[in-house]
Amino acid sequence: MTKSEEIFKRAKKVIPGGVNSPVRAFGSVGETPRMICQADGAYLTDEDGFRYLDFVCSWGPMILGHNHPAIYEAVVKACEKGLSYGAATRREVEMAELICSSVPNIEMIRMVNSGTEAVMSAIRAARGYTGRSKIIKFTGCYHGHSDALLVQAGSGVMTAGIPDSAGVPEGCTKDTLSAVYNDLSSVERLFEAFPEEIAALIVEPVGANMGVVPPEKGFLEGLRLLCSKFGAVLIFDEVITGFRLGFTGAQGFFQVDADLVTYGKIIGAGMPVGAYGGKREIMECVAPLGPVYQAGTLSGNPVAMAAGLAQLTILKEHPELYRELNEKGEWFYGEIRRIVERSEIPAVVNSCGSLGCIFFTKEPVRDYESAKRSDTSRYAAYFSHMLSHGIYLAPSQFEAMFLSAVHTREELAGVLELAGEFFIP
Ligand code: HOZ
Repeated sequence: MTKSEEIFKRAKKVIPGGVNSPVRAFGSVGETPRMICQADGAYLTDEDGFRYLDFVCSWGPMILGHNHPAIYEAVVKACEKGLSYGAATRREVEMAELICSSVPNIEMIRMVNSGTEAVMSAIRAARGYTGRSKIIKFTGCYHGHSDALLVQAGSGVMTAGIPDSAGVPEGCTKDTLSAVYNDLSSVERLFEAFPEEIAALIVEPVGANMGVVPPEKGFLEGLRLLCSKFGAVLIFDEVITGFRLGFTGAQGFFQVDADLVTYGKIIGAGMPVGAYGGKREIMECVAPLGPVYQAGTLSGNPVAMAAGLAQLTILKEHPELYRELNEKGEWFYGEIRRIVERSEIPAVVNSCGSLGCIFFTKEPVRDYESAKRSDTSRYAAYFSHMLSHGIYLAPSQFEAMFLSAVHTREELAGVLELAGEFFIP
């Protein structure tokens, strides 16, 4: 028995499913989770001493690689001054100033502790601002695990085949309307059915929790027009795309303006952070300025802010990092596409910048229904092949693959070779 197996056995006795977040149980890929004890650069090391080239990157935030020296130093220095104050600090102001001065449409921002919290709070702000109750989300998009959003969500619920979570009373989801990703007419129908009741529409500008599903031309622009026409708040959930597609996230990448934006762990360089921000008139509804209540002792935590500020400062000062990362993504996923095209295994490769995903189906994947057609047992076989050669992919078909600035072309060429062995044996 490996140490990972031994620890997982103990874990299952005291933690539901042995894990603190379902996808990492490796259930859908039929493997035992590797117990990670260290991470450096582009690599993870497990308790048995095996090293893996990491394509999860803590689900995105490690865009500069693990244990980046400047971030490490910022965190250590912050720790020396205490771990949590539950009080206002200069650093959280610097963080807000940095984001508000560089990202379009973010005039005010509030720090929270996770993407889930950011989205839940943004929706509350949108409802408070509009005085309306209904929201539109897309099937297969995941916006964290708050009650109102666990409706045909992506990510772990999709992996586990739980379209609607138990424990969520009907009352909590009765105002959540679902539309089809990349299908503007499905959104239009909802707006026409409830022209004055929809407070907000929330979307992952690149679907990245049903595998990767980029927006088709005109989709995000169409959502913008519909929200403006019907007076609804357009929320971009940029927990994955924010500061990844570019410093200005999906708003900048696709040149579409949102009213509110939500962020996750990337703004804490991997520490537990989230944030929501946007138009001043909406954010001014938030307490203590306005009547929409939202609070948190750990919000703007000094250590998390130090880590996040260090990472965002580097990203802002080095725009070439994004150019290189996106070019690397285009090349890498393009090469996988070429391998797949020569293979007899039915598969398609979706990608956007440094995000990518292989679906094991012949048909194009453009929404939740087409994503679900992927042969997940094939994905599991591919995952195991890669893992056995030291490549750590997302342990689920319905997640994204993340590249970082420190994945080298040589390392990626090695991954292409391994993919070739699987697809063209
Ligand atoms: N559902 C998360 C990714 N979209 C996985 C979180 C985790 O297991 O850490």
